[in-house]
Amino acid sequence: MSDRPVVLVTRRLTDAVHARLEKNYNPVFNLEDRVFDQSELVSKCQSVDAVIPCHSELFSAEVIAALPERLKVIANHSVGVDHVDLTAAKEKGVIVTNTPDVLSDATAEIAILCMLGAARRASEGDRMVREGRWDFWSPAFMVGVQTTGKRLGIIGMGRVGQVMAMRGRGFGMEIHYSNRRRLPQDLEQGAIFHETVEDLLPNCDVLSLHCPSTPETKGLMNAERLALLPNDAVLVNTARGPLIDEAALIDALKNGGLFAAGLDVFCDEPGGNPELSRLDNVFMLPHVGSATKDTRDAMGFRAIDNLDAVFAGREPGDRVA
Ligand code: 8YV
Repeated sequence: MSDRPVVLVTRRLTDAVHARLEKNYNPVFNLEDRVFDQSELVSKCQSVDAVIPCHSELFSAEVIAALPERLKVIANHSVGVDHVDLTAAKEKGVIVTNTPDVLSDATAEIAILCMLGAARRASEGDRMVREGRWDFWSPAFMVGVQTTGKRLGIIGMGRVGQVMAMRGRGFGMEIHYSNRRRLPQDLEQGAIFHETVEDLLPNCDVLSLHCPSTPETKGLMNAERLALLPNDAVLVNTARGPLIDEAALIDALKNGGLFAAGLDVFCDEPGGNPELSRLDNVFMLPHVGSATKDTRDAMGFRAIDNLDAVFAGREPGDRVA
């Protein structure tokens, strides 16, 4: 028991994941599921060989500098790694891994939900019925935009973007995309590549964001780029909040620059943006893209696979630093 690596698990994971950790490691769980502040995170890390964090734990350069020599690996329970300073981790020799692939289906499901919720005015309709305000009906009532057969634009044609494209094709949508590199034909599946985001935007009836959050993509959808979308377009974001300039989005939603937005992620999390909450043409969810039992099991197992590799002296499959 005592020679097993000690692993800090910062948040409550699924029972199956906890059970697998208990088999081969000495896990330190956070069963209350409290979010650690920076100093608590540093102090909890002092007596462990590895940590499994979520995107809710910020491993800044300062936190990484304060990690003990014994801590070998940050095995994230997330595909996004914008909460970890990868340069600082590399410099300190701490291995960092993530959990790609296993959450692509769940996240694309939520992107489709956000697309339909925004296009068909789901928040507005739900609130009206729920609050007893539904006292009228007419063919001109609650008319939304149809997505079937329309153009779906995707920024970031990685794993989630490709599944989103597949789901969009199920709605007969024509797929347009922009990506750092053009995909090979077998992955592209007829999707139309645009060299620049500016070229892509006028071709989107729905635009769905699936790129990572980096200093380069911060504010990717700013006022200028939002203005290049058709006025009846729907914007979907299930990736990371900072990809959108929220003030510019609010402006576009209020002034007819966009039909609606479907958002699962926000600049401020948890919490969201009260100004967005006041708008009827926003469909919102509280960052639940990967929140299914199947996916949470798979994410936890994938993080443990990465730990297993590191402690067996092998290269982990999902190393990002
Ligand atoms: C998670 C995510 O909700 O994987 C990511 O990057 O944002 C989400 O899947 C979260 O980090 C779960 O640990």
